[in-house]
Amino acid sequence: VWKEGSRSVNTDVSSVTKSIVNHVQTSLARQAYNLDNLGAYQAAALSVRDDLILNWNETQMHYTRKAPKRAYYLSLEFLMGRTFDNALLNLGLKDQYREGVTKLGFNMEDLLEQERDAALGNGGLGRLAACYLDSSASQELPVWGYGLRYQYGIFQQLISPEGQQLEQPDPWLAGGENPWELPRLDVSYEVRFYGTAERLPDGRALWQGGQEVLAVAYDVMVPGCYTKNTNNLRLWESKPKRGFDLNSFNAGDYEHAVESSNSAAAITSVLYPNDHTNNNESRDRSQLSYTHLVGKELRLKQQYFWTAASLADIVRRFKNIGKPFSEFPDYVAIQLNDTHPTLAIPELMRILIDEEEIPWGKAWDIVTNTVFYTNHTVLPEALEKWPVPLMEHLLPRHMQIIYDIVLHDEGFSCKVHRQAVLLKSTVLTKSSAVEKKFPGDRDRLARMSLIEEGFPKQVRMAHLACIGSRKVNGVAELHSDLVKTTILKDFVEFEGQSKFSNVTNGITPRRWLDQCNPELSALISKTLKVDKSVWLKDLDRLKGLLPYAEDVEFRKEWAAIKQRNKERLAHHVETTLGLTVNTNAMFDVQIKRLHEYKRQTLNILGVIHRYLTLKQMSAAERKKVNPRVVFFAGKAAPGYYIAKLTIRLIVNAARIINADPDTRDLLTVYFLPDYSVSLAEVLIPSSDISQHISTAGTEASGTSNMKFCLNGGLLVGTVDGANIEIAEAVGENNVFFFGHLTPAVEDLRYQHMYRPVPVEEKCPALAKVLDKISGGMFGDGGVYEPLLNTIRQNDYYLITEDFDSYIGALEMVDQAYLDKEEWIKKSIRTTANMGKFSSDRAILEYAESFWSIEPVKVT
Ligand code: 26Q
Repeated sequence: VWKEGSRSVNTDVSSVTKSIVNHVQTSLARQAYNLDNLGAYQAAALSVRDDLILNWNETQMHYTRKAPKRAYYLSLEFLMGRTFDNALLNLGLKDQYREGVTKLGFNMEDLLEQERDAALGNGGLGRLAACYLDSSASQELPVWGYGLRYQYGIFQQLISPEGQQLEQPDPWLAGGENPWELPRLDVSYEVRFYGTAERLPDGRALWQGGQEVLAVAYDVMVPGCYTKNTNNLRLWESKPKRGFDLNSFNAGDYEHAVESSNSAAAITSVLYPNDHTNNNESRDRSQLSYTHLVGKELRLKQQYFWTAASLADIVRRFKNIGKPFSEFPDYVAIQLNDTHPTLAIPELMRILIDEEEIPWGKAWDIVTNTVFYTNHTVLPEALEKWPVPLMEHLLPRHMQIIYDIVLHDEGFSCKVHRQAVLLKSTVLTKSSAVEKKFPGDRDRLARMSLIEEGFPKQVRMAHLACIGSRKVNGVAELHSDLVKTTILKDFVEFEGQSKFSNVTNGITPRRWLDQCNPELSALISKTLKVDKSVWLKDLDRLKGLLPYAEDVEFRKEWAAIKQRNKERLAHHVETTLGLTVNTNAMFDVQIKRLHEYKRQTLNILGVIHRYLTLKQMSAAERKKVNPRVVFFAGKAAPGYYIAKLTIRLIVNAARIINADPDTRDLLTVYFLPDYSVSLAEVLIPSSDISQHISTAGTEASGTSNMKFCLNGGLLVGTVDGANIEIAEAVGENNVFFFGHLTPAVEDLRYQHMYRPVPVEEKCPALAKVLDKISGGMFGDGGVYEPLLNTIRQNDYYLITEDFDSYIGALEMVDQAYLDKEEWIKKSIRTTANMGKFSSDRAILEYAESFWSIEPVKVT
């Protein structure tokens, strides 16, 4: 049981109530007797915040004193969700607060519901960053996160009566003060954009003029679980350097004065809602908001603003230790969460060369021993590229440095260098190391270049991230192999295997089991006869549940908890949407960003197939069918027309199917609007099965697959991403796999392109479903034609190829569900074998094999 270090301000119930009442009267300046839930939540949050601040302060002082090597996790997204419950659980104060607020006449669950999600992320990548912060603090590792403090997080999703997704802003900070952050108005840096970069004879450059913007720090406290260690997430807010441009103001040009101040504030105003592509504006047929984001310049500004402020902060902290820059990599590791912070590489070069006057070669050594790059996708359309003219305009000095990286090599004198840069030659042609290793292989040189030829030329950020990093990793075994054999193949052949590796993603069991499924957590502690403070930080201990799969009583308890979690979800749907859910049905869940590669379309087509099959059955046959409820949730990028059309099909199919008296006891479908971390916390513990059905080779890892399985839901999926490792861990007999394998995908796509076979021939069952949709079964069929045509024409994501085996897998699910006891055993064995997928394991792999950092315990 966690004892040491548990000293905090509010450890017993009476000091909790005292502290809450005190905050009501002082911080909120309100009376305790007519307080609403919101006020009570705010006061309780401020009370927990007091504890967090003490721990946070002590931790930061301790790290400063000890000066260990630190790691910095640079991510444009941190999808934190709510903090209150998580903080209480990590501090071990949940019971005291529950009792305390009850004494004050409130209900804990109601108070928890008052908090708005911090939704500063799109999906998997942002949530992964949040899980890694939790694990870093829990493992007592000196890790800081760096991100942006967006005024608006991921948009709120509304669904119109026609089934159209509508986007609303998410002003998550509008409710007044955010108790979980500490404004650090004293910590600020100036960040420059535009201007001119003039090369000096000594190899340095003078970057002057342009626009200067202020970055101001806000620190978010990240408590570890059952430890005093409380790490920091530093988020930057942009501000005009002076209130407004005084020169313009004095000259009477008020408009210009205000405009430049507005453009500074705009940098951190909103999270970009695209995941996987920046380039779908041309497909943007929606008339709605977010049109102001179509320009790419603001996104690039966000990236530079954030990397520049973070690096200035990191360098300042390093300088305080008083060591020479040659030792920088012994004190600093910087992890790039995808290519979004790749500018950290030329920016660190700029600081070292122009400001610290370190020669090119030494500076490059420092950078390439400090920076690490995680890739999260191999989808070609998702690889980040920036037009050279835009880079030259916005970041002239960085563009010079990128050219210099291209050109820099043993064979080049400074003079050749400058000349080449003046001529703006881009592709390496002469005497480069690549040329030496592969003489005459011009195709290879072009493929590997940092600059892609074209109109305009573009900087390939993945190539820059790769050559500027110490290590490159993918996020699941299959994905890491694909990185090495596809997008970075040439670099593996050039630099060798050892730079490239894998760290399979993980999830924090604190939020994704203890917090979201407290009853299951309690049953596990009782059964293992160990306190949760032990197994939550040593998740392999779940293996101890295996023998209990054979225990009838245990299975009963296990199943009863799943049932209550279904009822909790049903209650949520009832109160938020006014819909009744059949809790005697199998719960089948697919929740994730809407994307063609994730194939929500396959799922809804499967649902419609099931509906048509049920309609054809006799009443007697129907009696044998197991009832099923299918849940969907997820957001589509505002400009992603096909993804929005998929939502529309799901919503309208649901409307027709749910209203059919012949089938509605056996099949219902729900699209739950406005998917969020908090909604996931209700959905995940309730699932019997969840779907992770991407075309093989397209989903880098997936992390919700891990969350469902940890909560005893079984997985239906393709042989893709982390599904593969989950199956290895829990046993293939406990998952439902279907579909073509990765090596087949390329050939099949080729066939679709050059020897297309009509859907009617390839897959009659699917053709029938498509015909029903076209025929208007779910409203005007014409509306769906663009979506259906993606399948009838190229079928890039191979829905026709996988449909039959998908339906087959769902039939296996029905079969397996008939044997209830055996099903519960599968569920127990699944949870018991999920230890590997703790983000503690993942973060320790980063700490040990990449960063070389060690725990620094705050005592
Ligand atoms: C890039 C350029 C311009 C605008 C936006 C973007 C952008 C933003 C977000 C590109 C990608 C993302 C997010 C990607 C993401 O969430 N990837 C997921 O990462 C998870 C964690 O590793 C994996 O589990 C998922 O498989 C992967 O899809």
